[in-house]
Amino acid sequence: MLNIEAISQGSKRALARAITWVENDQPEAAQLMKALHGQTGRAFSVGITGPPGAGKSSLVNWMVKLWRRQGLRVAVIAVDPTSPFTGGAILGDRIRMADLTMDDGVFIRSMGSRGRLGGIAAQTFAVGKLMDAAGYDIVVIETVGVGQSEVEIVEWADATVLVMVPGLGDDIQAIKAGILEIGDVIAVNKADRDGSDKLVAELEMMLSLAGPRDWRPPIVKTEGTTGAGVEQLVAAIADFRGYFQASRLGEERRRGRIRREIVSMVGQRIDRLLEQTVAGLSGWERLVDGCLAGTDDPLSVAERLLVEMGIGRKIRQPDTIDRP
Ligand SMILES: Nc1nc2c(ncn2[C@@H]2O[C@H](COP(=O)(O)OP(=O)(O)OP(=O)(O)O)[C@@H](O)[C@H]2O)c(=O)[nH]1
Ligand SMILES: [Mg+2]
Repeated sequence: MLNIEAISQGSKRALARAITWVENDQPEAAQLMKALHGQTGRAFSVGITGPPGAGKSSLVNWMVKLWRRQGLRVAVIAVDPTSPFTGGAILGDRIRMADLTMDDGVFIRSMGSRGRLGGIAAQTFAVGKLMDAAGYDIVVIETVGVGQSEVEIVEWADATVLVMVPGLGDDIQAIKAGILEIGDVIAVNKADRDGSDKLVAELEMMLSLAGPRDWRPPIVKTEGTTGAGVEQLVAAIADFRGYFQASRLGEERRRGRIRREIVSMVGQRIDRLLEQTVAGLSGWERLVDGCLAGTDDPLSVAERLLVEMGIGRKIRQPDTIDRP
């Protein structure tokens, strides 16, 4: 049973169920995603990334409250949170937390990042699309961002907020260098700590060295514990949204995403087909034996497998491509 109506009418239960379908890669998910696509594209998605414990969740809690005050509906995906989403000052403040999760205009969902079919990034994006179709104005994706796959997640968002903190030592250098690629807005959180002005200065310098660009990521000092600076952070995101919509960037990012979406789905299906083909092969180990003994070779086996999968003949050999 498809529950498109219920989802687009904002039923949290229907949305939660649909997300579970997507997470488990159930057949209903594919049908639903096809049917819902036409109702997506309205939400603005914001990826929040940064080192573990930087205060991402604390900031998101405050941001959600401000967006709600502006009358916006907000959905949050917390990918593989190492600490509960409801961190920071709000943790323990049960009444205010209850406000947030019982608010009809707020939807929060955690997702594990391990063992996901088709990659966490694509799946997170699919969940974001469901939230978009459900009428949420803002979709926040929080991810611990240091590794490649985490940074990849934010490539699926319209805007990325990079959360930095003072005093993380040298391993932060790599992330600092990365800000030029991933941060549309930069929050220097834990501004109550020593070194935050120095970090802001360092980041400003790195941005200046990169030369003039159409959009220079603003750097905002914040405190996840008190909410200080979060208003400016939300305003900076709104500014970026304005730029995103008025410039070519918005269309470029969204087109890039559709390309990635298509490619990742084809990849998923080919992976699955390969698994099925190998599983259905009675002589798989014999093929491996042949390679071991040197009477066969892995490339030839691979080519025969592709034929078996029904796509072998369609893949052009490298030597037939790009011939003048
Ligand atoms: N001193 C100080 N502590 C903060 C600030 N913001 C957050 N914290 C604390 O830092 C810790 C981590 O906060 P979280 O919001 O859970 O951080 P996170 O980045 O979401 O953490 P992960 O999702 O586990 O990577 C908590 O104990 C917060 O109370 C801040 O501005 N100043
Ligand atoms: Mg967190």
